[in-house]
Amino acid sequence: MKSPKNKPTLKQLRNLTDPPSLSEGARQKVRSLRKKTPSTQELIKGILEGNKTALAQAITLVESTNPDHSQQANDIIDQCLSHSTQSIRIGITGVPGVGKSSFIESFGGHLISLGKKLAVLAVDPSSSISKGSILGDKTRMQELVKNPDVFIRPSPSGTSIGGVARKTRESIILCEAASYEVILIETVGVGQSETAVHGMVDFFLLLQLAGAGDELQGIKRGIVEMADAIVINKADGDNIKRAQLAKGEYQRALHLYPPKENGWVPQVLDCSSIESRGIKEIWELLDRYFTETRRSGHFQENRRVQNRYWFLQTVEDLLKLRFYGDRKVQKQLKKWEGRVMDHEISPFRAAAKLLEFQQKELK
Ligand SMILES: Nc1nc2c(ncn2[C@@H]2O[C@H](COP(=O)(O)OP(=O)(O)O)[C@@H](O)[C@H]2O)c(=O)[nH]1
Ligand SMILES: [Mg+2]
Repeated sequence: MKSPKNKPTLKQLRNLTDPPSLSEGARQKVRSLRKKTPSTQELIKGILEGNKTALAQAITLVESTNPDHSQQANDIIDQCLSHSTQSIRIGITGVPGVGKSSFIESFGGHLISLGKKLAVLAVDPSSSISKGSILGDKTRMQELVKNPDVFIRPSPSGTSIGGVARKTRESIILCEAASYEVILIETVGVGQSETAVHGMVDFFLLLQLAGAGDELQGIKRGIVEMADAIVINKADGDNIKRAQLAKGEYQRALHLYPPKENGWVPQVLDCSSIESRGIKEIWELLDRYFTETRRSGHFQENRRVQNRYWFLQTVEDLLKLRFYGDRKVQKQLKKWEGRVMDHEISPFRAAAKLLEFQQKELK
């Protein structure tokens, strides 16, 4: 046993853990690095040349909450917009553990072998809390991470899924301007995020496991309805038979849904991301979808409708932000809230009064 004499004193412990203070030289270095943030024009030029660093820096501006950065980001996006027509955007959803990251590694590898440039963005509000999935993603996308033709960006941390989704949408535009042809957007299939992601992709792919019901997997019915294809992952080893059965079940279930507006009939496939089996067939299906919808014009029309949706959505967000952010409105809101709760005034009249107040404030 150690004698208590050998125990370090509290002071000694403190000395050990005190961080070394930053020297003046180091401080200057940090300052000069900060100053080096490139100008808007430099960033645009870099992005259009396919420079990954410029792209990453621009996305950081998009994700920033600093109003100056937002302004700069908007300028960059405006100039990048016209470069986004040749890309395809694919949403990949499914519960944690279904194998999204592994699928992207395998599917992405196939796309690379076809000579395509690939960007992977994640919309996963949970990852900003637990960091766990980012760590998992890095290890599961080992080959993609190393590839010079691949750009991978983990989720922006954000308080609301709406905020995260908007930032992802803007990041898509930047990736496309940097001539990434295929954009994969990974999202967890349990919350609101897939509705938002569905509104920004051309194709929505749902990954499922065999032998677990939708309820068990935490998948909401609406998500199955949104899917353009369902892929049963982990169809390998002992699981192959069950995967085949699940495929049949989903095929029958999908017949119960009304046909899609663009005439596409959602398909069910199976694959093994680990063994890279069935991956080629999934790409062939998607390729057929893009060829058909581009030919019919539904592809372009869908993007137009999505643009309108994001415009209206953003107007709504900004109005709310401005309205609830106004201190005077906040005070009035509290006042009317109390009166509504005490049955002194109807909720409708109180709401009208509050809006009247704000209108007068604006004048
Ligand atoms: N057997 C098998 N395991 C897989 C397959 N795809 C993923 N996994 C495993 O499932 C776990 C979760 O995978 P991950 O890609 O991180 O799932 P995510 O949370 O949906 O991104 C990991 O342990 C993977 O190795 C597959 O096709 N077959
Ligand atoms: Mg993952």
